[in-house]
Amino acid sequence: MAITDRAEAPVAASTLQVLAPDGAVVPGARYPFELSDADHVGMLTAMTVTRRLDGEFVNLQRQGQLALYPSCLGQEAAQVGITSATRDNDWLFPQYRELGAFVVRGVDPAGIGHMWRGMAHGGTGLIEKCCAPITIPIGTHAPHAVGYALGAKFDGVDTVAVTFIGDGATSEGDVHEALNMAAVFQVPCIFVVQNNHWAISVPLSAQTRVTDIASKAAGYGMAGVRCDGNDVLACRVVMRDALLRAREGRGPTLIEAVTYRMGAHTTADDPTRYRSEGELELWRRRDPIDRYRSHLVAAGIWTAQHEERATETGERAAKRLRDEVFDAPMPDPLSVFDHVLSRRSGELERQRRQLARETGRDAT
Ligand SMILES: Cc1ncc(C[n+]2csc(CCOP(=O)(O)OP(=O)(O)O)c2C)c(N)n1
Ligand SMILES: [Mg+2]
Repeated sequence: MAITDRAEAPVAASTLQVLAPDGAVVPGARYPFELSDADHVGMLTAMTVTRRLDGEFVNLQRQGQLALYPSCLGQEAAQVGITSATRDNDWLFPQYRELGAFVVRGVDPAGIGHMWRGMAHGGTGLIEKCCAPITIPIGTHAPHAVGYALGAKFDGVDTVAVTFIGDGATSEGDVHEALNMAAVFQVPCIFVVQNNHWAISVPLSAQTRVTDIASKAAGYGMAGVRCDGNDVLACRVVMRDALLRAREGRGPTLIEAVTYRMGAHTTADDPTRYRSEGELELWRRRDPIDRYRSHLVAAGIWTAQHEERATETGERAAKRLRDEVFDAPMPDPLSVFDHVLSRRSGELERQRRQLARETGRDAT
């Protein structure tokens, strides 16, 4: 059978945009007029703090204080726009790159730092903010989100599950099963695909035959929408629609936020080996923070004082992370077994005793 050329692949769905890269409102855009000035200031502050903290995480890893860190540089609009539309009791099921979502929820950066240092499994301070632990295995958290949403539907609880997945994650069986189950049972679950164009060194064009991920929603019988992921207002608008649909019992939504990972995949990666400087430069000119700031300054909403305050808040968050993580004592290795199951199985007990023996500890 002949394989069709990529150019013949289904046409991309239109991409919803509110702000052009220069910050001007796109003619005919669905502007979110319901947002107050304080809402706007809060969102740009969260994006600014995210960027500052993200840089601190990278620095700490470079100084040998963290095992690994996946930067969200360039994806702040998608994460802040989506999360700021949620209620505090809507549950987030992140992949591993969603620092912006945690900043919006007010998660203590120290808890996230402890996790990337290898001190705390899954991080601390997340559950309290209705955030599930991050997941390194790609896509395995999508069925968790659907399970939560199904439970909420059975119990009649007014809450929505939001799962963040990457473009690469859409190739996983777990994500397929989650999408299908969510549609079949019409659960209040929103799948947010941050299409940052890369799955480590594999480009989007080598991951899927379609040019837009949102069109996959039709195959599951659910709503699909594509938005400019570097446009925080576009992300906010599509998320508002999706949340309303979920709360009204009209089922799940697949949102594709088209963005770009400007940093390395993780601190263990060197992107210069597989992507061009020209591509990066193109996306630098679409920087989500510059775009939103230009818009808010022109609208008279964001002043030099706001910029100063946001910078200070970012510095404080970075200092808190640094103070709590730098040279922090490592926990007892035996604690690795403490939270695997509610009661330790025989096999876990055997492994625990073995580790105790090998490290000269008391297993009791
Ligand atoms: C099940 C599984 N397979 C492979 C990997 C290795 N891996 C780590 S990140 C990654 C790429 C994921 O890309 P994407 O979903 O687009 O997310 P992004 O890193 O771009 O945010 C892969 C394949 C993994 N962690 N888990
Ligand atoms: Mg990706």
